[in-house]
Amino acid sequence: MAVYCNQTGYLPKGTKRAVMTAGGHCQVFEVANGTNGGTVDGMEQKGQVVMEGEALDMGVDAASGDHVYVLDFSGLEQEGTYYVKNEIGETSHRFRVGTDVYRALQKDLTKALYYQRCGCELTAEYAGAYTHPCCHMDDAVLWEDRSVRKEVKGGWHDAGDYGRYISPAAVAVGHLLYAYQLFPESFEDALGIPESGNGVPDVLNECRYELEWMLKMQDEEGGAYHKLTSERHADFIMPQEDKAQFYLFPVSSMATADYAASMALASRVYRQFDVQFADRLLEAARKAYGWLEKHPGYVGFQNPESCNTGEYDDVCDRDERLWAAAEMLVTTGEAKYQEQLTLLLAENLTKTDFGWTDVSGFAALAVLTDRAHRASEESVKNLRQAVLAEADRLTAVAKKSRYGVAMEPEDYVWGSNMVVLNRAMLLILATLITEQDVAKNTVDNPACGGSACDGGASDEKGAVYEQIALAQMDYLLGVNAVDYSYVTGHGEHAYRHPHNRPTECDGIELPMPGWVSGGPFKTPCDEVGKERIPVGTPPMKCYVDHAACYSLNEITIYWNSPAVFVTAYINRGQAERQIRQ
Ligand code: 9MR
Ligand code: ZN
Repeated sequence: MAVYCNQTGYLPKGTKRAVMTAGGHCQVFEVANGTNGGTVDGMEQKGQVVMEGEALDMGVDAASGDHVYVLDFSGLEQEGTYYVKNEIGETSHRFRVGTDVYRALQKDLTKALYYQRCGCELTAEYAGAYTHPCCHMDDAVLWEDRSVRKEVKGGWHDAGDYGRYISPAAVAVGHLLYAYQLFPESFEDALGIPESGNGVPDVLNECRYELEWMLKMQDEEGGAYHKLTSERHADFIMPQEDKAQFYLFPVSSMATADYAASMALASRVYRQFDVQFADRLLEAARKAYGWLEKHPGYVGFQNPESCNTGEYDDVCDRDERLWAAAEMLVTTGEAKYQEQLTLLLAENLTKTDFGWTDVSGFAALAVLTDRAHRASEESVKNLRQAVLAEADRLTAVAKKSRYGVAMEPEDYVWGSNMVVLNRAMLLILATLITEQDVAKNTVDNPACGGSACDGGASDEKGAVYEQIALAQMDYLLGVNAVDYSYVTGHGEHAYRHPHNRPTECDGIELPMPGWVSGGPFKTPCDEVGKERIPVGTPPMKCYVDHAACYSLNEITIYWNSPAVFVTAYINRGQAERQIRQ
């Protein structure tokens, strides 16, 4: 039996839920002060009870096998540090209630990407203890023609390995640029990276480091090399010690479409800061799109037999082409992209996912957030419907889960925390759509008095989507069956042993803060994971905080980036946002 809470904390006005497992006689719970003087007026004593409540018996949760009781203390609005205690004296970790609980988290999640920079020195001024000299400075060689060498320094290491891959890069940049585009007021220019203070928000400074590298990853024809890695993964050594030859692997249609899409998006976002850079990005996007037109069929990628670095293979490139058409349309307004978009929307694609295999949700983001209204009404309608239908489906899934997470037992795949976060993103998009509907109805029909004329139904729906989006963060930060906060450095019981080469060899006890773990995987495939997790373990419990567990506990750029999107939403201000109707 145990009590699980969001170890980072809760917003004063938000829903606040902890979870207790097993039970029987445990019907009541208490919330108590976690520190002396822990609340606003500073007089309280540690252990002093500030609230009592009754546990709600939710029955058995399918993904964890736990009998779950929900402890709801949403009424606790006073800022402070607390913990929850059940009838038999078991306590949760401590948490804060405050308007700023997600601020430091967003900052660390974003800053984490700086530690992945390749081809430059990480100095103490910005990296603190986590310094290292320049790494991976040598030219790469074309896999298919060893006589060709290319300078392709830069970019972020993808994950706990030192490879750099185009689709993951495009997707990570996509999450981050949309986070900035939708919630600019959540971003500052003071992350503590070399460009801080240059007048450009640091999330864009950091993404530019990746984009400059991506600009080098295109061949003469416009195709994007699928990846830049050594033939075999490096041993556990620091990046500057990895002297293996890096190769440019063949172009794939999936990488090229992701490339066109992310470059087109970036050219829009950076235009207000640097016109020349925006022009370079757009030119690269057009060239990549040209390649796609010349190669209308699927051009896949598979690792050559001798190679064991990331494969990022995908059996379908239609969703990538959909994303590319949508971004090109929104960036240029040219008719041919609308034609492509219309054709692709008629195909049977999901339109709601933001992962590296299925990027179709980015098309919805592009079209629905476009203030210039470049896509046709029909495309808007198509994407809106897909987003709202998926949000309703996820709402039902989250309600079925006793932990409030929008995951079915079978959704605990490799990198399940990305699935959780991508679903939170989708629910946020649905919230924005619904809010916009409410605002519009109110303007059109002032008689309805400040809420939509459907008797408040869309008002309520938006609130439900938002609440479920936030519940996904509760899950990530500790309301889960293993009691871990899956973000390093955030929470009393945050995981500490990410599968990350520098973390394992830098001799520093704690990992860099702000890294999202891949999380539980129902069929772990690394040796330690297989050994420690008996077959038949419920999916939500298939997790071990061990550095050798690459299939359970790795970090990647594209598992952090959706968390930046979600926290930027939570930290947003009152800025005006327009979503297409
Ligand atoms: O994140 C990827 C996951 O979705 C796949 O199931 C898995 C196996 O193909 O690969 C993961 O990506 C890894 C990549 O291949 C290499 N760098 C580390 C990535 C995270 O584990
Ligand atoms: Zn490097």
